[in-house]
Amino acid sequence: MSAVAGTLLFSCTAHATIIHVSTSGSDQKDGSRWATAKRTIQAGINTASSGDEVWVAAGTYGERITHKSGVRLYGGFKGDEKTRDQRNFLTNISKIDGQKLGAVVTVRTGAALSTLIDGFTITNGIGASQGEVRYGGGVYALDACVTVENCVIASNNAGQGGGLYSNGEIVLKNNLFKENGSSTCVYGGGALLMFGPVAVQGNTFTSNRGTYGGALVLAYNSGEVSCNTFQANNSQVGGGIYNVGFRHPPIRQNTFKSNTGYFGAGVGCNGSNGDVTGNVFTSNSALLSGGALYLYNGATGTVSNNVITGCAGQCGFGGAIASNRANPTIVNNTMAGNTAAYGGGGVAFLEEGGGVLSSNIIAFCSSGVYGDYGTRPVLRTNSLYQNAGGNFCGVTPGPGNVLADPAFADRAAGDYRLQSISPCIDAATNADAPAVDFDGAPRPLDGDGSGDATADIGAFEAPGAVVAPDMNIGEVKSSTPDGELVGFKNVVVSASFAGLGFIYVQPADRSGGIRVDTTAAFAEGQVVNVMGHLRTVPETGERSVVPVAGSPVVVDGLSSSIIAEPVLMSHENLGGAAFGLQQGVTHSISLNNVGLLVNVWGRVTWVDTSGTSFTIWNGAVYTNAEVAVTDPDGNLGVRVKVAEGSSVPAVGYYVRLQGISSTVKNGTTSYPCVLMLGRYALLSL
Ligand SMILES: [Ca+2]
Repeated sequence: MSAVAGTLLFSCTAHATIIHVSTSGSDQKDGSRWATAKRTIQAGINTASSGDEVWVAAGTYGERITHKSGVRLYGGFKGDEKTRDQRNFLTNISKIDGQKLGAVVTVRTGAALSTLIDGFTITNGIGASQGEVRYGGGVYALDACVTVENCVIASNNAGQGGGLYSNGEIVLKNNLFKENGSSTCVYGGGALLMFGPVAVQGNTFTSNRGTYGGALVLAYNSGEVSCNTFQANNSQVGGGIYNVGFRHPPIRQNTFKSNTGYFGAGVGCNGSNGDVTGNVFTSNSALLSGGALYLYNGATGTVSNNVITGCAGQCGFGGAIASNRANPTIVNNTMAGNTAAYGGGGVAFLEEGGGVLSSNIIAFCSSGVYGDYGTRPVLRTNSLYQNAGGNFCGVTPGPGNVLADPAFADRAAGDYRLQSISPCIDAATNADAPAVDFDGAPRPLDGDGSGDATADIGAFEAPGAVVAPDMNIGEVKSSTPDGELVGFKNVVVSASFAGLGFIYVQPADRSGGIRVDTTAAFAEGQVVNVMGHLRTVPETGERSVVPVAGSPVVVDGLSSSIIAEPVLMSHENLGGAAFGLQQGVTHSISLNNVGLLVNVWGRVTWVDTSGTSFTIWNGAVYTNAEVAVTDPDGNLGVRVKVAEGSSVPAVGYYVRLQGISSTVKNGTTSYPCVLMLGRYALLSL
C-alpha cells in the first residue's frame, strides 16, 4: 500500500514543485516544506523552474526580485497551508518592500504570460533605469509578458509607470493600485501599458498621480479594460485613463469617480480610436474641459451607453464630454447634472471638430450642447431637458429631439432607467444604437407596443411593451379558469376606480366588459392592451384580471376619442344569469352583462346613512316574488354604489345614471349593483 501512495505522491508533485518561503526560513534549506522554507523570495524563484509554484508566507521581505518565466509566485500564506486554496491573501500580508532602491519586481525579458505574481503587497519601488529615466516603480516588465493578480501595488514611483510598466502582453486582475506615481511621474501614475494586448479587469485604482494618466496610460494597446474602479486619481490629461496612439482597447463597464485633472478628469483620448462603453462617470472634475471625457487630436471611436453625472469642466467646456479637433461617435449616453463654466454643460465640440451626437439624454446640466466656430457635429434624436443655460449653442440641433422630461426612474437614487411614461422610449435612431444597452439588455425593443422595435434615447432601453394575446372577454369570463394568463387588445377603459384599485375595460362593440386590478391612473376612453392572470373577486363573484408587469399599456396611435358607450339596461336585465364560470345575479335570466358600462334609471327609494350607496326602483311590480328584482336588503330595485366625490340623491328623486354593471352579495346570493361613474354620471330626471 505504501508503494502505491508513494507513486501517487510522486505523480502529483512531478507537475509542479512547490517551494516555500518564510521570514523564519533559511536560503540554505531546500524549501520543499514550510519547515524547510527559504528565507528570500529570490532564492525560491532561483530554485523553481517554469510551471513551479513559490509559496510565500506573510511577512515583510526587504528585497527586489527578478521573476523567472513560467514561475508562479503566490503570497498570502500563514505558513502551515497544505493546499493553495487555504491561503488568505487579505489577512496574511506578504509584502515585498523595494526600499526605494529600484523596481520591486523585475520580470525577466522574454517571460511568458504564465509568469505569475499573485497575492502580494508591492511597495516602495522607484523603477528600473533606462538611461536617465526610471520605468515601472513597483513592477517592471520590459519585453516580457506577465500576469499580476490579487496584489496591492502601493506607494511606488517612477518617471514612466509609477506602479507598473509593461510593453508586452499583460493580465492585471483584482489588484489595488494605490498612491503610486507623483508629480515627477510623466506617464501612468498607476501603470503604463504599451503595445501589448492587455486584460485589465476588476482592479481598483485609487489616488494615483501622473502628468498623463493618473491611474493608467494605454499606448497602442489592444485587449480590454473592463470592470475596474478608478477613484480620486489625478493628472493633467486623463485623471483615470490616458489613451494615446491610433488605437486603445475598449474601455467597458468601469466606474470613474471623483478623479481630477486639467482635461478629461475621467478619461483622455489623444488621437485614439477605441470605444468607451457602458461606464459610470460620477463627480469627476476637470479644472478646464471634459469632466468625464476629453477627446482630442483626431480621436475617433464610439462613446456609448455611459452614465455621466455630476461631472464638471470647472473653468472650461464640456461638463461631461469635450471633443477638441476630434470626430467621435457619441451615442446613447445619459448625462445628467453636469456643469461647465462656459459652453456645453453636457457636450462641447471645440476647434473644428466633428463627429456624431445621437440619441443621448442631456438633462439638468448647466447647459446642453455647445459648438464653437468651425465645428460641424451631426446631431439627431437627442433628449435635452432643464439645461439651465439653454439646450443648443453654436450647433444645429438636428431632427427628432425630445425636449421634455426624460422621466428617470429615480434620479435621486442614481437610477437613470426610464419610467414607462418616458418620451425617450422608442424615440432614438436605430441605425446609431448599440446592440445592447447599459445593462446588456438587447436593443432595440418595442417599448410602446406599436409593433416596431425602436431604440430608446439614453443609456437604458426600457423593457418591451406587453404584447397581449387577443381574446374575447365574454368567452374568457365564461370558460377560462382562475389563474390562467389572458389578454385583450385594443379595449377601451370604460370606468376607472383607481382609488379602489381597479378599472373596467370593454371592446368598442360592447360585447362584454371585465374588471382589471390596477391602481395606475387610466383615463376613461383610453384604448389599452391588457395581459394578466384571471381571478374571481370573492366579495362580488366578478371575474377580474391581475395584470402582469407593464400591463395595461396605453396603445399608441389610437386616441381617447373612442368613448366607451353605455348600454341602456332595465333592472330586470342588469347583471344577467350565470354564464359558465361567470356568476350571475339572482332572478335574472338575461345574458350576463357584469363588467359592462350601462345606463339605468329609476326613483330613489332607499339611501344608506353613510352616503355610500342607494337603491333605485323603476316602478316594476312583480306578481311573482320569486322573480322580483331587489337589493341585498330586500328593497325593490337595484343597488347603486356612489362614485367618490358624488353626493347621494334624496329619497324620492328620479335619476338616470351611468356605471358598471356589477354585483353585491348578501351571504352567497348575488344581487345586481351599479358602480356609479363620476359626478356627471348622475342626472335628475
Ligand atoms: Ca425601445
